[in-house]
Amino acid sequence: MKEVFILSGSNRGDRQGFISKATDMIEQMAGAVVRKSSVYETSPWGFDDPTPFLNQVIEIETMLSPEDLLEILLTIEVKLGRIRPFDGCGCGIPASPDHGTGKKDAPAYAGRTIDLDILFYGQRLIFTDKLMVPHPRLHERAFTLVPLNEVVPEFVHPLLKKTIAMLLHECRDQAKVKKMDD
Ligand code: PH2
Ligand code: MG
Ligand code: MG
Repeated sequence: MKEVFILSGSNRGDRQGFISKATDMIEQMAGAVVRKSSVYETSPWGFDDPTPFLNQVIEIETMLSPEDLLEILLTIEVKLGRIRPFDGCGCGIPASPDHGTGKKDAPAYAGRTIDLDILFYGQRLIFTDKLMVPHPRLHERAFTLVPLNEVVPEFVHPLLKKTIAMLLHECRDQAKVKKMDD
């Protein structure tokens, strides 16, 4: 069984409710949740938004392939009301990345009820049009490294060949990551 880690994030509506519901749905549809980090409140990274995120890392045991796991996670995101800005009507057909405004500086990120990202699928390296694992920006982000470090500080990043503890130590991201009460 592989060590599969998922990051949940929410900065819209009942953030804790969405994260808990997503965890339950992952357990029902993908496999047992074996470890969970604390929930952290984190400043939005990479875009301006007044509402902070809640983020949590979970580890699951799954029989699903990475591609099938991704499909399940996207299904859960849609069920929990996620609307992607590139898909304004929620129909699943991507519109243009500028939201039809013609502006070249349209935001790359937007607030969301729930975001479920595969961080690691064991030591597997996956680079396809649909899926990049390990998550290509995880080592740049305190909101990912802090909860990961809580559950698996000794896990070795299969590409960077460094432990999570080392990556966190080297990470220059200064954004606030605050542990919430259990
Ligand atoms: N997700 C992003 C972009 N920025 N910032 C925080 N704090 N937490 C997130 O989960 C997050 C983000 C893209 O998915
Ligand atoms: Mg994400
Ligand atoms: Mg995502």
